[in-house]
Amino acid sequence: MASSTPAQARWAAFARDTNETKIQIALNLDGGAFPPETDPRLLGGSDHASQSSKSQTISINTGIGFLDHMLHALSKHGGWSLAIACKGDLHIDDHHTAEDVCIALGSAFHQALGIPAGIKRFGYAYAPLDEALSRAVVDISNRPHASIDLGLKREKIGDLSCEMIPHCMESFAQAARITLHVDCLKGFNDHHRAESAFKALAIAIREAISKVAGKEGEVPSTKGTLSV
Ligand SMILES: [Mn+2]
Repeated sequence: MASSTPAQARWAAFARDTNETKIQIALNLDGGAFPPETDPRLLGGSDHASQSSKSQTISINTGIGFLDHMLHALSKHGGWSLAIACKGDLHIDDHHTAEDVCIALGSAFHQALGIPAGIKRFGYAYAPLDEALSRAVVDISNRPHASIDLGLKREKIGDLSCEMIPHCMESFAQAARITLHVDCLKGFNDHHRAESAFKALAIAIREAISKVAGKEGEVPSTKGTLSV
């Protein structure tokens, strides 16, 4: 063991299999590489929403194009590397796939973050997309709660039901054990409204989990713990 421990990687990779969905996921909250235990099926290949840059690898294929697009935006603007593959029961509808992918992402987030020490804990952001504007406020609280109001009017965007979009954020918050308040404040176009919400969420989370110099190892709570 080196005396000066390098910053611990904030990453997770696992599979989540049920009768309804089979999911493989890998997440690195700081961008860069995926954990060694990452399913090789997640690495390489062409996906519906994929992008590789110097600092981030993103590859998302849930079987629902608009969900891929939203999770791509979330990971890109969150600064994450994220790979997800899902084979779900889309012959029924989009519900189990969208819900389970977001549960898996929330679990990966919770696992990757570990004990929330040395981070800001709170984060908020506004993000526009043309005429649409959304606000997200995040508390890395270990108290799962989501208040989501996106005011979407269409029945679906692409193959994702609009009713599933706030439910995706709720499922993520539950599994990630965080508090989320996300509101779309204005906008005419539902694609823009949803996408601005995911972008605001990404930027707010990025802020909340950012490390605070000089507070290494300190848990940002008057209770002294965010674990119980
Ligand atoms: Mn778009």
